[in-house]
Amino acid sequence: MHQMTVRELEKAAKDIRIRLLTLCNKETIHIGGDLSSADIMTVLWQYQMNYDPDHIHSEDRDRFILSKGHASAVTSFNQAAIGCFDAEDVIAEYATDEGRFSMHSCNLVNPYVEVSTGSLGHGLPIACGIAAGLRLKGNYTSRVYTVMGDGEQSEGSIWEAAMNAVHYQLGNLVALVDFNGLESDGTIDEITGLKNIADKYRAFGWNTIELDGHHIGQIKEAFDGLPPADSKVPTVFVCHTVKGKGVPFMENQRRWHAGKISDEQLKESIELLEKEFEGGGSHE
Ligand SMILES: Cc1ncc(C[n+]2csc(CCOP(=O)(O)OP(=O)(O)O)c2C)c(N)n1
Repeated sequence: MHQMTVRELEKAAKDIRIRLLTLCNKETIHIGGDLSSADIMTVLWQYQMNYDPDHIHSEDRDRFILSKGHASAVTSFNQAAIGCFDAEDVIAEYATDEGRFSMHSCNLVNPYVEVSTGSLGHGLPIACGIAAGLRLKGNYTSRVYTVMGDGEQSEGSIWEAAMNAVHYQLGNLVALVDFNGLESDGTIDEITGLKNIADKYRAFGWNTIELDGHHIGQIKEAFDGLPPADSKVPTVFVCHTVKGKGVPFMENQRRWHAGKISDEQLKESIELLEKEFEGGGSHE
């Protein structure tokens, strides 16, 4: 856990968005879902997680599994922010043959990626397995965090894992759902009619917290209020978010699930983000 104020975290999240847009000016990235999860990912990586870039195999580290594996860029920039590598390297190497960074995180080339993901529906089951494994090894202090999409909730494997996490009393497991209401092919309601995700996790027996996934103060508070890692009930944060958050022409637009932006769009978006941050009331 790192001591950071809400205002510092708001600045960190703004900086992550600017990095994302800078990369998006060079390469196609999954910008919509990167931006919707930028606030929760920033608080998770830059405030909450016990993860030392100099000891990435330490047994007592917290583990992170990116279940919505296409949000690799927002993960990489947060890892850069805590010192895993340089943010400039992410931009220079992204999608190159020898690069460590691409549209999906790959642990064959990037050791800071706990598990390679990209095929949706696998992160939560893997996180469950790791959480159970930690318990079997007598580790009752580390937590396992995973970030999922709402579209991803239509994978059956998610619900097998949701059931097992409760059965195996994995209180060391913390899942976050980026509930932005959009997938790549339409709205969640058009595609699966999933409706109330929080009710579903509650019905499976999870400690279920609903929050505004762009309210840094609320996110921080939710992490502060987590039950101890040695407790018996898994926690899910159902985070209400906006796809493309922070860039008005992208917000709630399916077209911006993935894409690339022009120099002009980059310049305007950065100016807007800076202005918004300067004028923004704190979310303490
Ligand atoms: C098993 C599987 N099916 C389909 C895809 C293609 N795909 C990539 S992203 C995506 C949409 C996911 O939507 P959501 O989980 O809501 O992500 P977000 O909107 O937060 O980016 C799809 C269908 C995939 N990666 N894996």
